[in-house]
Parts: sequence; structure tokens; C-alpha cells
Amino acid sequence: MAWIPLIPGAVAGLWKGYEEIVARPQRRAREAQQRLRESHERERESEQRRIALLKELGYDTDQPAITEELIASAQETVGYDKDKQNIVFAGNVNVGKSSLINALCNKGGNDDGAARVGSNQVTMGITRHEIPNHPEMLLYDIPGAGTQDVPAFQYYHDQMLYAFDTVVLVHDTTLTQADIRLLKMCILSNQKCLAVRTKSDGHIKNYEYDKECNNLEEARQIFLSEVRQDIERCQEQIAASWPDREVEVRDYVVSSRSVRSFMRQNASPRDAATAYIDELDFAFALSPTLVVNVDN
Ligand SMILES: Nc1nc2c(ncn2[C@@H]2O[C@H](COP(=O)(O)OP(=O)(O)OP(=O)(O)O)[C@@H](O)[C@H]2O)c(=O)[nH]1
Ligand SMILES: [Mg+2]
Repeated sequence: MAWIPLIPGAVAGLWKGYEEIVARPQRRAREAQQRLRESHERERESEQRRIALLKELGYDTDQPAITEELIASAQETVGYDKDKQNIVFAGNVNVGKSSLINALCNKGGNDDGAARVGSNQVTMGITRHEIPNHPEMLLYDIPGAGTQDVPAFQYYHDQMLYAFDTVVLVHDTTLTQADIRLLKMCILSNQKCLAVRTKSDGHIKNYEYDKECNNLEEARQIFLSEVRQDIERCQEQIAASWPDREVEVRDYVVSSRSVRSFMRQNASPRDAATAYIDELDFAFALSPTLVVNVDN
């Protein structure tokens, strides 16, 4: 019975044939169906997240959709220059938007063409500003959002923020929920945006008093460590709306005084309240051309 040892081999061969002709294609088909189901599930979840986000941002069906035509007409209204980087400074009232623009343009509040600054000098309409020797960019000053209750969607539409190349969200303490919603609105619109946390000089001086520090340097260190943690927390909150892709909004810590000093190509002040923090990175983020010739 020499063929008896061949039986297991034959069974194995048959099994292999079955496996290749029937079982494997079936398994592949099941796996493909599973992948398709998972991909539909992901699309459904992503659409649900988008709808929830629009609701959070105060989506208003009465507002026209942001079409190419709407963007073109808004650009004509605001005086957009297609040959330049058009950068708008947005945010709440009194946070320091106009002061930052003046600092970047190397102007004092009383100089000709300076943006109106101060608590009784609320910016009422859109104004355009040029940085001396930097004709490649235009800065736009706009009125503040008014109250925390203005939905991001409404501020974004009312101020035609979709018309600009870059939105700079200015704030002076932690990012408020309104600020975070505005940044999310920009991300949703695939628009370049960044945040800038200004008035650091005043905060550091306040910290020295509030935290009973021995000197300004100690106050600066405590301020910076708290601010960096806060920025991380806000970044996580923004990123949570897009779990399926990487989203990061940079938040630069500056003061308008130090930005002006930087723009005048001065070395960083020694004073701990006004010494540079993120001024160089902020200027670079606006345009790398602003930091050429700088060796601070
Ligand atoms: N200490 C300090 N004060 C600042 C700084 N930036 C702005 N301020 C003060 O904050 C106040 C408001 O500044 P503005 O630049 O007018 O603020 P804004 O965001 O343009 O205000 P609206 O146009 O009303 O929305 C002014 O009194 C400024 O002097 C800063 O970096 N440090
Ligand atoms: Mg202003």
C-alpha cells in the first residue's frame, strides 16, 4: 500500500486548491466590504462633525455661500491688491489690533496715516496700511468683534474676512471661545490664519505685582510658562474639531512696543517686560521678507 502515505499530501493539495479558488477570494471580498463600510462610516462621522462645527460657529442659512463671485466682490470692496499679501487683523474690541498695525508700520498713534488707537478710538471701518519698504504686503485694520456673543460666522461674514489672504487673530489674554470659533471658521474655509497674543509688557508688569515676584525677570518667566501651557490647551481645543487631520494654529506672544522696536531693527530691549518673546517668529509668519537684515 505505497499510496497510503500520499493521502495526506492529496488532502493538503485539495485544501490548498479550495483555499486558493474559493476561500481566499471570499475572504478578500469580505475584507473589501468591511473596508468600504469603514470608509462610509468615516465619511458619515466627518460630515456629522462638519455639521456640528457649523452649528457651533453660528452658521446662518440667510448668509450667502462663500463663492468665488462673493470673494471677488468683497475683494473689490475692501481694496484687495492681488499683487500683494493682504493681511487682515481681526479680534475683539480693544485687544490691540490697531496698535500692532501701527507698530508694524513703524508709526506712532498720532502720526499721519496711523491706525486710530485707544479705548475711545474704536476702529469703525476698514483701513489699509503699508509697511515702509515692504510694498509686498498690505495690512487691513477692521472694527473689533464687539461682544463675545457675536457668532464667528457673522463676524467672518460681516467683516468679509474671506476676502483676505491671511487672517491674524489678535487677542490680549487667553483665547476666548469667540476667538477659537473665529480661528475654526478660517480653518474651515481653508484660509491661512494665525493668532497673536499681545500686550505681554503690561502682563509681565502685572504679574510682578500680582504674584509678588522679586523682579520683572521672575515675573516674565512665570508669565511665559503659564502662557505656553495655555496656548497648548487652546491648540488642543482647536485641533479636536479635526481628529482626522493635523491642524495647528500658531499663537505668538508679543507686545506692540516690542514689535515696533523690532521693526526699527533695534536689538531686543534688556528690560524683562519688553525684551523680545515671539516678535521675530511673528514677523516671519507674516512674511519672511520682514526678517531679512535682522540679526537680533
Ligand atoms: N501695555 C500695552 N498696551 C497696549 C498694547 N497694545 C495696545 N495697547 C493698548 O490697548 C488699548 C487698545 O488698543 P487698540 O490698538 O486701539 O485696540 P483695537 O483692538 O484696535 O481696538 P478697537 O479698534 O476698538 O477694536 C490702547 O490703549 C493701547 O495703548 C501693548 O502691546 N502693550
Ligand atoms: Mg482698532
